[in-house]
Amino acid sequence: MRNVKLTTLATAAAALMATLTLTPQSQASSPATAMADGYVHVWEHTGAGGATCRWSGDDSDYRFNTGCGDMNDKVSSARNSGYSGAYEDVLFYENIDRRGSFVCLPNGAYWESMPAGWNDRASSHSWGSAC
Ligand SMILES: [Ca+2]
Ligand SMILES: [Ca+2]
Repeated sequence: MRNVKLTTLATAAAALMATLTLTPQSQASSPATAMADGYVHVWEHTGAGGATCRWSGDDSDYRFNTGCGDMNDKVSSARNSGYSGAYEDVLFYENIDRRGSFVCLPNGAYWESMPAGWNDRASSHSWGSAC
C-alpha cells in the first residue's frame, strides 16, 4: 500500500489597497488657446506671467483698476478673448484717456510679448473694429 499524502495549500489572498493619489496641477488652459470669455487679458510679464488684469469693457486709465493693481506702463503680454462680432478688437493706447499712438490686438489673438516698442507702454484701451 502506498500512502498518498495530500497536501492542501491554502492560498490566502490579501487585498492590498494601495491608494496612489495623484494630484495633477490643474493647469489653466494655455493663454494662446483659451476660449473666448469676453475679456481682454493683460499681464505684467511676457508669456502671460506676473500680475494680470482683465476687462470686458474699455479702460481709460491703467493706473487704477478694480480687482487688480496698477498696470500702467507694465503690460508685457496680452490676449484678446473677446467675443467675435462688433467691437471685437482691442486698441492699446500709449497714454491714459485713450490718447497717443495705439496698437491693435485682433479678436482671438495672443501676444506672448507686445509688438516692438510696446513693452511696458500701454496705459489705456478701448474695444473697436479697427484691426
Ligand atoms: Ca512688464
Ligand atoms: Ca503709457
